[in-house]
Amino acid sequence: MSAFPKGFVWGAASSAYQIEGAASEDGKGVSVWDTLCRRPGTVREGQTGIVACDHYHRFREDVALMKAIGLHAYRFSIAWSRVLPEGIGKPNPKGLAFYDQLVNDLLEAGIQPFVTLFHWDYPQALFNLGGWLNPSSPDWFAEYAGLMAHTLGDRVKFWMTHNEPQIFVGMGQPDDVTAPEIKLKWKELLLIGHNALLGHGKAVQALRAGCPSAVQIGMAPVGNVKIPASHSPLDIEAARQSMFAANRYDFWNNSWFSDPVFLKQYPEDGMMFYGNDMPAIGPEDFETIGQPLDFYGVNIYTGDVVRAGAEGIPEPVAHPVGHGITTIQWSIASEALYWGPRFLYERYGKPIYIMENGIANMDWLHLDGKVHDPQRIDFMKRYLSALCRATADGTDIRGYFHWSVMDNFEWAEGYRQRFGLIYVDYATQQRVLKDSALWYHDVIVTNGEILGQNST
Ligand code: GCO
Repeated sequence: MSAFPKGFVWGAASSAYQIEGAASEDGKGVSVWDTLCRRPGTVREGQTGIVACDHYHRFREDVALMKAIGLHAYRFSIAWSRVLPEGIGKPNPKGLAFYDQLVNDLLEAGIQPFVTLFHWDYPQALFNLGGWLNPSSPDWFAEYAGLMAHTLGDRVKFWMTHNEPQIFVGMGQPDDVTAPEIKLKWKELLLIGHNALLGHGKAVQALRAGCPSAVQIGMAPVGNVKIPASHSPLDIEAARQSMFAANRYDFWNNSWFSDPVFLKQYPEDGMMFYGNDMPAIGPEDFETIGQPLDFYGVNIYTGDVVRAGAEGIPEPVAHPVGHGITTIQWSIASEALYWGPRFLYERYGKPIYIMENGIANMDWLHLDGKVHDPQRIDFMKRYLSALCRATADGTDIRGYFHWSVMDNFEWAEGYRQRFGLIYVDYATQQRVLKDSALWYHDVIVTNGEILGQNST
C-alpha cells in the first residue's frame, strides 16, 4: 500500500456547540441551538449543549490529548454568539480571548488550526431579525468574518465559511431535527440559501482583506456520494450524473451550493426544477459568491450505489441486505471516499480536504479502563485505503479530518452517538484515548504506511 502524498495533513474535527459548553458564560450570547434545546421534545431526553464536553474550560487538556494522538491539524468552529453576543455590533472580549488562547495552545503543540466560521449555532438575536431571510444577513456574516480575521488572522492560515449549508438551510427549516426548526416554503429556503451563499462570498472578501498574510479558504459542504455499481464507463457516468443532480426537493446534492461558489452559476437542472421559486439574483451576485477559493473541503460519511439503467439513466442499487451500518444507521460504504473526492475534483478542480469522516459507535469504558473500538479502526482502514487509492489515481487530496476528535453533542441525538477518537465520560468529564486514537497515531506517524500492513 503506497503511503499518502508527502505533506498530507492528518487531523480531527469538532464544532463549538457540540463540545464547548459554557453556553451562557463570560458574555456569550444565545444561539438558535441554545433556544432549540430548551424546547421540549426536540433533543433526545431533553439533553442540551449547556455543558457538553466542557471544552471551554478544559481546552488545554484537550489540546494535550490532540498532541498525544499526533494530529497535524485540528478543525474547530467559532461560536458566533460567543464573540458577538448580538451577532453584530459589540464584540465580547472574553469570547475572543478564548479562541485566541486556543489557537496559541494549538500552535504551541505544533497543531495547525483549521477554523470554521459557521457550524449551525446562529445568533438568536439575528434570527429574531429574520436570520438568513433578512437581506442584511450576508453583511452580518461578513462583519463577523472580519472580526475573526482581525483576531486570529495572523495565526490561522486555513478557514472555512459554512459547514454544511445542505443542513442548516435544508433541514434547519422544514425539518424538526435541526435548529432553528421552522417550517418554510421552498421559495424561502432558496432565498435563505442564496443569502447564505452571498454571506459566504462576502466573508471570503472580509477574510482576505482582514488577514495580514495569505490564507487558504474553503467551505465544508456535505453531499451524498454516488458510487458506481461497476467500473464500466456507463455506470461511472451514471454515478457522476446522479452525484450532481439538483432537480429534487432536497439539498442533499453536491452542486446546488458548490456550483455557484466554484462555477459562478446554479446548476441548470435545479434552476429549471425550482422555476418561479428561484430567488431574484442580482447582477453582481455570482461575482460575490464566486470569490476564488483555495480548496474544496467536504464531509463524507457514506454513499449510495448507482448503475446505468435504460439509456444510461441512473438507477439506485440497494446496499446488500445486512450490510454494515453504524449506530446512527449510516451505511458503511468506503468506496465513497474514493469516488466522492474523484468526482468533486473532476468538477471543481480544487485540492480536496476531507473535513469530516467517521462513525457513531456504542463505545463504553471497559473493565480494563480502556475503550476498545475495533469497529472504528476497521472503518478507518477501509475508508483511508479508498482515499489512498484516490490519491494514487490522480485526485489531489491534501488532508483528512476524522469526525470527531472527541465524543460530543450529536445535535437532536444528544450524547447517545459517540463519534470521538477520545472517549468522554459526561458524568465526570474524564477523557480516555480510545484504541482508535492510538491506532490513528500510528497511521499519522507512518503517513498511512501501516494501512497496508495487517495491523490491528
Ligand atoms: C454533520 C456535522 C457534524 C455532525 C457529524 C455527525 O456533518 O452533520 O458537521 O456536526 O456531528 O457529521 O453527524
